[in-house]
Amino acid sequence: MEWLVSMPKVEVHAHLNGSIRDSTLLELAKALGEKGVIDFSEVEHVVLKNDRSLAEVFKLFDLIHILTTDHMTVTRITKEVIEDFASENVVYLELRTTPKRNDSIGMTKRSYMEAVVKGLKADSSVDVVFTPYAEDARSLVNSLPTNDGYNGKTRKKIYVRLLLSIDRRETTAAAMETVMLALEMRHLGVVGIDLSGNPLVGEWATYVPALKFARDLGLHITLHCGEVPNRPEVQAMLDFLPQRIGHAIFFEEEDWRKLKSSKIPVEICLTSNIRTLSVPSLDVHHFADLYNAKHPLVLCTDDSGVFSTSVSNEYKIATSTFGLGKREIFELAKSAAEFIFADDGVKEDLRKIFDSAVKNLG
Ligand code: 6MZ
Repeated sequence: MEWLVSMPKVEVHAHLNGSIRDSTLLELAKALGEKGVIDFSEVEHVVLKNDRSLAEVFKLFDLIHILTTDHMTVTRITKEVIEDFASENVVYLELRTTPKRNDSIGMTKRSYMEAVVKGLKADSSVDVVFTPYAEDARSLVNSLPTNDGYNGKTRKKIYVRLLLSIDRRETTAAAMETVMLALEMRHLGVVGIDLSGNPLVGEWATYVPALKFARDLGLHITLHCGEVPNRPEVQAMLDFLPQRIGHAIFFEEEDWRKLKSSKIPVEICLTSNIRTLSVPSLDVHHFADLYNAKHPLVLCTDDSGVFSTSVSNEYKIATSTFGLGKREIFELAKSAAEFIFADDGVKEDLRKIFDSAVKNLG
C-alpha cells in the first residue's frame, strides 16, 4: 500500500459532500444535536454505517446536506477534502459539487460556490493551485523539489479544478442557472458540468438544454451514466458524446460497443459500485473488460467519506482483484492525466510529474 500512497495520482470523480471526514460529520452532527435540530444518537448510527444500498446513500446525502449547508461549513469541508486528497499524493483533483440554495440562511447557488472557492483559498497545510494555468505562475512542476517530493517530506501541492453538478431533482431552469454560474466562475477554476443525483429521479430531456448550452460555450461535460437500468437514457447519453462518463454499469452489448468505439473515458468507482450493490462482486466488475480492451479509464473514489475509501485504496483493489502489476498500475494512474478537463499546460505538468516519479517505482 505504501508505494500506492506515495505514487502521484489523479482524481476526477469526487463529490464534495461525499468526501467529508467521518470525524467532521460527527462533530457537525453533535453541534446540531446540542441545538436540538437533529437527534444525534440516530445520526451517529447512520454516519458510521458502512454498507448502504444506492437508495440509502441518497437518504444519507439528504442528512449530510442538513449538516453542511451553511457557508462556513462549506468552506471548511472544501479545505479538508483537498487536504485529505493531497495527503495521499493526489496531484490533480477535479472536485464536483452541487450549488445549493438555502433561503433560510440567505444562501444562493452563487454564495454556496463562493464559499467553496474560499475553501480553495483558505490557509491550508497544502499548496492549492486552482486558477487557469496561463494565469498561474506557480505551476506544480516548477515548484517540485528536485529529489522525490512525494514521500511526505515536503509541503504537498495539488492542482484543483471544479465541476458544478446538476442534481437530477432540478428543473431545466435550475440546471441552466448552474451552467451560467459555471461560466462566470471559469477564472476561479471551474472547468465543467456534471450530471448526478439519484438515478431513479428525473428525465434526461430536462437537462439536455443546459448541458448543450454548457458544451457550446466550452465547458466540459461528464454524466453519471447507467447507474441503474435505463436503456433509452444510456443510449441518449452516449449519443450526446460527453467528454467523460461516470460508472457505466447497466449497459447492454450494443451500449458497450458504442462506448468502446466512441472512446469516451469512464470514471470507474469500484468501492462505490460494490457498496451500493450496483455490481454484485469485484470479479464481475466491468473494469476488467474495459481495461483489457484498452478503453480510457480513470480509477476514482466517488464518495471517499461515505464509502470509507481513498484513491490509493481504489488502486490497491485494482491490484489485488485484477492482478495488475506495479508498472501497469503506474501507467493506469499516469494515463488518467490525459482525461482531465484542465488545460494543456496542466496536462503537460502532470506528465512531467509522473515521468519524474517513475524512478521511485523500484
Ligand atoms: C449519483 C451522486 C453519487 O454535490 O452535495 N452524488 N450522484 N450517484 C452517486 N453514486 C453513489 N454520489 C454523490 O455531493 C453530494 C451529491 O453528489 C451526488 C448526489 O447528488 C449527492 O447529493 P455535493 O457536494
